Amino acid sequence: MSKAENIVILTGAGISAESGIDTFRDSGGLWEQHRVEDVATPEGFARDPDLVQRFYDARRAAVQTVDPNAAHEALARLDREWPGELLIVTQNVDDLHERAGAKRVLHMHGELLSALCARCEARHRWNEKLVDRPPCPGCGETALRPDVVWFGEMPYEMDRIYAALRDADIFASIGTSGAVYPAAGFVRDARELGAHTVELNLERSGGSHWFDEARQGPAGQLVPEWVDELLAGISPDQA
Ligand code: BV8
Repeated sequence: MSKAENIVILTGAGISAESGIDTFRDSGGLWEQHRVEDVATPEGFARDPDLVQRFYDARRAAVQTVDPNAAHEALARLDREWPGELLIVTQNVDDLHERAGAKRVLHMHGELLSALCARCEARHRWNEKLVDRPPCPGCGETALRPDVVWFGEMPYEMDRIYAALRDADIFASIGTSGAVYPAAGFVRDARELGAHTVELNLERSGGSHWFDEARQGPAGQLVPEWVDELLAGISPDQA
């Protein structure tokens, strides 16, 4: 490796599955218990705000009772030790990457532990319920909603993501079904821009055929192995 290469990693619900957080589309997953359009769209929120607030209140409470797993810890180690650029773009709204110690994390679909004020657009760290309509710490209005990106809403920091994909030498996709855009299209962008692409997932996803390399298995096993390979490939002068 002549220069320290740049890595972009996309993660999805599958990386948190072994921590005990439900995925969306596996059997028994979140979307089986709720219709997406009822709990993850602005229209659903307008129709029944209490249902949506309770859906996210339950997930915000649950995420505070689970721990990062070996996959999160391996990515945090890569973040610490990789000499080149590195960005973890996560579709997940949990904070397990950060709690494992990763620093370069971008939540493109928002975060459970943040509240967004629909009135003044301020975002506040939040670990309590929202269903009781607490006032916004900024403007005092009872207009706080979950700070997550619903279907039809613009994901956060798309410019920063596309800039990172332009510079990427390696693009990895971990624990995602490739069902939702624009995240599901990143592998094609990375490929066209010359990156080596790898998928680490429990089973082949809808987009596996776009990857140079697709490995199947639990993230808790595949991710530490992959990180060990990457870090073993660093020549001493780059460490
Ligand atoms: C947007 C946050 C404009 C909230 C989420 C028609 C064609 C193309 C696109 C569209 C279309 N119609 C509408 C659209 C756009 C739409 C979309 O893509 N719809 C889909 C349904 C077709 N997208 C949007 O609206 C987005 N906004 O497009 O804005 C725009 C356009 C261009 C550029 C910029 C802006 C906003 C979408 C965001 C929705 N919010 N979540 C919350 O979390 O509640 S979506 C949610 O589901 C996740 O965030 C994630 O993004 C998505 C997919 O979930 P996954 O993470 O992949 O989880 P899933 O359960 O599906 O899969 C788990 C995987 O893990 C499986 O493969 C499984 O095998 C694997 N696994 C399980 N266990 C393990 C494992 N792997 C490893 N180890 C294990 N142990």
